[in-house]
Amino acid sequence: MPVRVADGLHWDVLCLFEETKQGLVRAAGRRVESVGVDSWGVDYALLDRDGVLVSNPYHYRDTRTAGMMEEAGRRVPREEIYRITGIQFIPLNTLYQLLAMEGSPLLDAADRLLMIPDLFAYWLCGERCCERTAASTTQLYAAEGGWAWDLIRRMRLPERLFGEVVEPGTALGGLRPELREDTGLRGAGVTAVATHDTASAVAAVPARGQNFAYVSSGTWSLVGVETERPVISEEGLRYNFTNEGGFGGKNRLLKNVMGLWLLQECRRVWAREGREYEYGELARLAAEAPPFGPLVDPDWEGFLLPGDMPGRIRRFCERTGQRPPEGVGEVVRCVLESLALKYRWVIERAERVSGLRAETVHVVGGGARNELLCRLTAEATRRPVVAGPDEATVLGNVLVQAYAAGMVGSLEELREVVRASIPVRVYEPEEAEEGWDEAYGRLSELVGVASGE
Ligand code: LFR
Repeated sequence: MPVRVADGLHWDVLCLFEETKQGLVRAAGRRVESVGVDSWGVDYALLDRDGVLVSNPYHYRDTRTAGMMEEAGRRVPREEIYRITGIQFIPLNTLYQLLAMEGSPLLDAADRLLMIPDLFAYWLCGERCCERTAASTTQLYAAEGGWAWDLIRRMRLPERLFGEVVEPGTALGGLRPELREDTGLRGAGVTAVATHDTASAVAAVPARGQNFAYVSSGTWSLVGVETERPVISEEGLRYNFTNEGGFGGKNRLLKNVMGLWLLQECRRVWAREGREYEYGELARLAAEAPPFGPLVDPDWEGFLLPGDMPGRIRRFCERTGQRPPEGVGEVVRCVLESLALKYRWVIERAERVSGLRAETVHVVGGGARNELLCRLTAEATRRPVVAGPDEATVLGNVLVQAYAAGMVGSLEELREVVRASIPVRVYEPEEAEEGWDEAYGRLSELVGVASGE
């Protein structure tokens, strides 16, 4: 849970680390050879030269990055930032968070930047390094590999912060002695996995070949395709596609779609009003609500920060001349249909930008359990949806450790193991196309207003 204090929104990393430790304690008694940490991207910790945490890491939804994308653009033109890094422009990137810290004494005290999973690995085993897939989310890592030194200098960021980068599948070292004691795991080593959670999740997509799209569905929906190398083009920049590092040398060409965050925030607001809803109940209410009602662009920037989401959805609809959804069922239906249609919007453009054809859509992560969303995704994208595994991130994490131990030899073999281990559910599009095409036209118009299409 993020914690808001006077200077902004933070992560309680000590509490998260303690919980991680408790997780390890539960594994005591089994033969654990390796531990791997993954987490969300873009957020980072600053350490001083003795390895001491300088301050509590900020949460990427903190508002201090307001105006920082524009500031970065004044230092290095957008096109050039994109050409160097291939990374999408969203205010949460590490680059903008660091620019927001310019002049802070914390930055003066800092000697090294570690991404959140790197911090945990450091606390577990004492090694300070940055794993490549997490580093790629900073927008300071070059698409062709290595820190983007020239960009870092021109952004006037301290070069000393950026240390050694390691590949996913690198053995880092044994658990620190007191952790061995505390957890009872005496023989375990720490392995750098594909530490960006989305990289782990995409590694565990049970697909064959190249002709698929994925939706890594949780708080965010990360929607895209897998390519052999970064695809950096004018079109990619116009649609603001990102190129993040993947396991097995692959590139993740994707877009962040706001995802189930919209519902999480609605639920939070409704609970505050004394109306608690389980996800199952929300799905039932949404299924009963009439289809093809009002739509939102889930990626409207007004939805990014925590707040009164039902109110914002209402206002979005009013501003775009639509009758706002009434009641919980209609709101949820509006969110789910909008997400499914936005997935189609992103997948069609990912196909254009990459030249690949996505014959199936793999939905992995917690959202794979949301049957209504999976069904709507099949209808909206007019493609079969293969849902599962819901714990793709965990599987990708563990299987990269198995790769490091020599138990699986490649990404293909890793996916073979997932396919053989986890049942999936397939949703075929069944409903008539017209309704969906009409709704897609409306969604595209709403998005077009924002993207200048
Ligand atoms: C998903 C994720 C996304 C990243 C966002 C913020 O959990 O890691 O890939 O863009 O969180 O870090």
